[in-house]
Amino acid sequence: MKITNAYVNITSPGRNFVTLKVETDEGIYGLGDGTLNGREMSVASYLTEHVIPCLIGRDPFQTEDIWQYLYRGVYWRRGPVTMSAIAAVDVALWDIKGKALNTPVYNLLGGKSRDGVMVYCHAFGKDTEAALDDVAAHQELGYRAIRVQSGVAGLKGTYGVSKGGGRYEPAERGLPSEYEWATEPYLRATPKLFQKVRERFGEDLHLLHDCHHRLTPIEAARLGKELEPYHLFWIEDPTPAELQEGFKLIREHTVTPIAVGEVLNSIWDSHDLIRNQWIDYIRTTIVHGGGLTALKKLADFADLYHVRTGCHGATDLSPVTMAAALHFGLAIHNFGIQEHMPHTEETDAVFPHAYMYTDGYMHPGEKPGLGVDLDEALAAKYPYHRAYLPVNRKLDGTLTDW
Ligand code: GCO
Ligand code: MG
Repeated sequence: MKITNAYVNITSPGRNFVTLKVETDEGIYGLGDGTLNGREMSVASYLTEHVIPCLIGRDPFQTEDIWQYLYRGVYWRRGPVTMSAIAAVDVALWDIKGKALNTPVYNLLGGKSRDGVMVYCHAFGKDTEAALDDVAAHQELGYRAIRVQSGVAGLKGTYGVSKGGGRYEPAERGLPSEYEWATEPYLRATPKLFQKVRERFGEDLHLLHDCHHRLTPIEAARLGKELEPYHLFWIEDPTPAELQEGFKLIREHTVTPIAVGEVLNSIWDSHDLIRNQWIDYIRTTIVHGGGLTALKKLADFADLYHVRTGCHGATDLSPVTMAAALHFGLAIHNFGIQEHMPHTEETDAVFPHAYMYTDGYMHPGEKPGLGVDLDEALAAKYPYHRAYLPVNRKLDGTLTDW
């Protein structure tokens, strides 16, 4: 089999998605996601200008060699743009392999290790009461694991809480909006929030919380310690992860489990975090981490150190990534949990898919390959719009992590 053609599709059914379609001489095609929220066009041009010309004529079954060619072979390594472009190719090739062998991708990754993939959803509210009501609504939908975020009194808007009444979407059309941030009120409010959640919902529900890179290690250590009575499944991104050894300090002070990695792109970004057992869950995603080929190696490395996966699954990862993540989560041994933030109806219509949700679990379905398609005629009705993630400033105007 030979790759005969490949092209990038950009569509915006409510939010932007970059999809790579790879075609072969046997009529089989594969899809890969290359969406990088707020920087979509850089991946699209990386693929179109630099990667696609090198793919034509290659054997799509050579996922390892093509991965190495695109990573090692270009001299310049890592980074979100490069790794998302490599992921788009890699995932499209696994899709082709599955279709050609007439089997779902999970069978190529080790076969089923479990019956379904436990997912966590997002509950949020502008204050504690609203957040608790949203937890109740999500529990009704069958979720067994719920991330809880609440607005902080005195701050206009915070991460994870939608501004209007609708779903939470971090990227917005127009120029970046600005949020404000103060650590102290957040640190005081968050343990109280989880105390209330446990009082109302008991011990059975898995509870998660995303700090979104906003704390210093010692502040994160304080939060982890104060959350201990409420037995969280994890705190996520407690501090920016560029300084991997920052997690040592958090670890030394708290037994609250730690998850990190949605902005990491390679095994080297979490090498120290994992081998020192400073974290419990690695959140690197298939799309931003170089595809299934790279994620399988990362998961196998993490397995040696009792670190499990908890892959990023926000709506800026397209249904193609969601499908790939579910095949991956069904197959690998050290799966932990998968994030699930449902896409809009418009997005689901543009990307018809076989994966499904039932009672807190998801399943990739039994279609050959990934089991997800792209309706290009419908996609064309939703042209690309530039959108940005917000930026964040402390109350005195200092730019800080969003
Ligand atoms: C999460 C993430 C997202 C990111 C978003 C950025 O845990 O789901 O933190 O909400 O902010 O994916 O594009
Ligand atoms: Mg996050």
